[in-house]
Amino acid sequence: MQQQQGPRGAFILFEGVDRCGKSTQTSLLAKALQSKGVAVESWNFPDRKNTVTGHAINEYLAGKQDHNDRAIHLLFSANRWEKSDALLRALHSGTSLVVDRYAYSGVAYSAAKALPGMDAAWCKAPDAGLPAPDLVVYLELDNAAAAARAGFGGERYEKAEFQDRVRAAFQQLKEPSWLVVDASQSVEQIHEQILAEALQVVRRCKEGQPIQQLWG
Ligand code: FDM
Ligand code: MG
Repeated sequence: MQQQQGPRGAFILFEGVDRCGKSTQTSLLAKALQSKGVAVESWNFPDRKNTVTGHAINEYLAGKQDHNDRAIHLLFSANRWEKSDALLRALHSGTSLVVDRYAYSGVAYSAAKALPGMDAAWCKAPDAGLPAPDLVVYLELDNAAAAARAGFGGERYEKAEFQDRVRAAFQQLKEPSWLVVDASQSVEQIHEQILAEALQVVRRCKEGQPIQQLWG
């Protein structure tokens, strides 16, 4: 899609390991922005429903179907590409998007498998050129705080040992521009920090800050 100038919505992304509070915080932020008159939608990746790839990804995560590790990595990336035109359309129409997971999860979960030939550089390649988020909020939980949280669900990656490796992979991906929030604080404390930053980003995007591309 052609790059457009002018006012637009903001792309605000939440990343982090399972159980870090992403779902709670994405929905709180979307509601708060809405109550301040910002047009906003909540999205999440993988999109398991409205995509060609979503069904296969869902079966894989549920443990009903195995896949080659490179192939499933590429399906997760394709799932983002499938949605990328709609994502740009939404932003250019002035709608802000609060998004639960994106390409950073893609790299962190695949790189955490530590398979030969599937290093972070390999994992990043298929997502290069996707619309980049305007703000990445990383909800940070250390190993001990994560272990103290209530149990995981039964999905493929929801095991403490694997989550520790995902966390280490996220540490490698972290960029200076990320808003890193200590996820062991109260829900309200976390929300306040994120809302303040999100409002500034929404304002900059309204002023026409251009959309960047991953991993530019
Ligand atoms: N996940 C998510 C990946 O492995 N790659 C990706 O590109 C994305 C977006 O899928 F375990 C993993 C992360 C997590 C699962 O489920 C998504 P929830 O419901 O967001 O935790
Ligand atoms: Mg999960």
